[in-house]
Amino acid sequence: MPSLTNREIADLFETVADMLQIKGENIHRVLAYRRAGETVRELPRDLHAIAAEGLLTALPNIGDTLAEKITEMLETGKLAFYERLASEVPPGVVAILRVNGVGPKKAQLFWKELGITSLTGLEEAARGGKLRDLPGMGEKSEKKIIEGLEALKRQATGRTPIGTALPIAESILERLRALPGVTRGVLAGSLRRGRPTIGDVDILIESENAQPVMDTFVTLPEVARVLGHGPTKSSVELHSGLQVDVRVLPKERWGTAIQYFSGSQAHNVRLRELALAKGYSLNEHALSPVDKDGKIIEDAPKLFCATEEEVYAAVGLPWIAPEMREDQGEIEAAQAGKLPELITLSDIQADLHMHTTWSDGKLSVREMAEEARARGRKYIVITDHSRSLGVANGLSIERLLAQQEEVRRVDAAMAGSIRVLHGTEMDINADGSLDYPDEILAKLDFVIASLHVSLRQERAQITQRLLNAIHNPHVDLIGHPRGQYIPDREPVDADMDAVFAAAQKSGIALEINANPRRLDLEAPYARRAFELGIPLAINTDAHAPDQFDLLPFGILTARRGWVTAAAVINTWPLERFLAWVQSRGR
Ligand code: DGT
Ligand code: CA
Ligand code: CA
Ligand code: ZN
Repeated sequence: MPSLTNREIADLFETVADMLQIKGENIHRVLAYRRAGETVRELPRDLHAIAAEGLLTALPNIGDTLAEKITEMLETGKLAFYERLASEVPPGVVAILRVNGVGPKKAQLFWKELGITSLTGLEEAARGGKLRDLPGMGEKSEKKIIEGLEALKRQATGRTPIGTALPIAESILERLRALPGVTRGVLAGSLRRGRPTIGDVDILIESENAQPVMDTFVTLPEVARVLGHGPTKSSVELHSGLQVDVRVLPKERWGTAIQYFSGSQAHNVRLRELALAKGYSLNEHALSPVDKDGKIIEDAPKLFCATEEEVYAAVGLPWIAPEMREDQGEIEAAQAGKLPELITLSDIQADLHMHTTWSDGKLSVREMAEEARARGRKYIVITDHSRSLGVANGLSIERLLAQQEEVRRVDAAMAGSIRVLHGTEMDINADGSLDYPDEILAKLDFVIASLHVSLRQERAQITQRLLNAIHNPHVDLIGHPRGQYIPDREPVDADMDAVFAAAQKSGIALEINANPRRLDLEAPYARRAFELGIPLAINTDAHAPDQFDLLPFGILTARRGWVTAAAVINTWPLERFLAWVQSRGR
């Protein structure tokens, strides 16, 4: 018979209290369950033993009714009252209470007004600006909820998505760089390498005078706790929970330090071996000559490196881009003189994936085109959602064709400064069908096909959906192919070998979605696709103008995947891009 532990019974009582409170029940009743939960949680003895002695009602806060409920749980492993409540208040609504800034009243409000019954639903609503207009809410409380969600995720994984960590790190870096005596400051560690999630932020500051940097850093307004405050190194925890380390060093030793603290650890281990083979011990301070047993020769002059290039040169290598420093073959490539020339932000000519007010975007076609032009894009494709994606106001065929007229007008009006093309981000439906017929796709300049629904289908089915899209010659690009959402939504369970083989054969392009919550394809897959000669596209999928600025995250991801500009179709000049689309058989 399933029997419950004290802790499980305490949890159930507390959940019941939450549910009653969300339902708006009498506060005394709510508190009775909450106190009972606390009593049980703190009991020094097993409830079974107390029940056997008939002493349940002798416990503080436990009367006849609650004693009966405890007996029921001990005997059946269940609580019928809880199950009745759970059929009224979805468990996901209770889960929302774990978010800092959300109490039972708000949970009820979000549930009743917006139908929010999960953390994911809450996040989507908060990020979509849908909470602020509810009674008792505002932009500030909406922002607080987003922060609460971030903190909760960090508790779960211990890591922060790069899209959250980078702006925080840059803002701190900027203030430290402005201090007197500071000649340089950079982000090191996993942020510099562009990892999708960040354990902690590492900042290096070049200055002859460390004290003011340290003192300013530990007293920044966002600091919650000082974990360490030394003469040249300090660590803090921010209110958001993110940890930040700052180190200050002089110019002469900058190279070894930045190399060391950029990592990865695996890459550094390889570098140290190479140094040892050349007779040096390498650490963050210097290259120190060693004897044949590997012992540092104390009186021999050390080699200091002011630049990273000098460190790599000392171990016989050309400089290696930080994004590649994962010991994934980059040392061997460097030794063989075969390091790729990685794509850079300035190679990007176009953005092939964005949304407007026609579906779930914030700006009109014209406004998006102007924002893209202001950021130097030479051409863009307007790709709103297709008809089946009701939640995103997907376009019926009629609306799609009407939109085409608007896009043509905007294109004509902006001629000479930016080309505005018309496309779609078409759903690959759950049954594997594509959301528009071929004759409609044939009218579009560019077609993206993406998975948005039924992402948890089993492998054969979800793979087949991707293959269906890849096999359609009207489809030019698979958008965010793996459907992940960092850090909490796992990618689809597709057979990526089959997907890549089909893509290679059909000549279709695959997306590296630059949104830091997606980064999809992720670097290892981008690298594999690149090696197979599959064209790639790095797009922002912008739903609002500021999202155009997420492009660097896509570039970092591509660079982590060893991708060069030539393989990325939106680095191509317009004519070449159009010729490629033409050759795709429409
Ligand atoms: P993270 O913070 O988990 O996202 O990843 P990282 O790479 O930023 O790691 P972190 O902050 O622990 O250390 C920054 C860099 O310092 C790391 O990439 C390499 C270097 N490092 C730190 N500890 C060690 C170590 O014990 N051995 C070696 N070889 N390098 C280390
Ligand atoms: Ca770090
Ligand atoms: Ca660190
Ligand atoms: Zn999209």
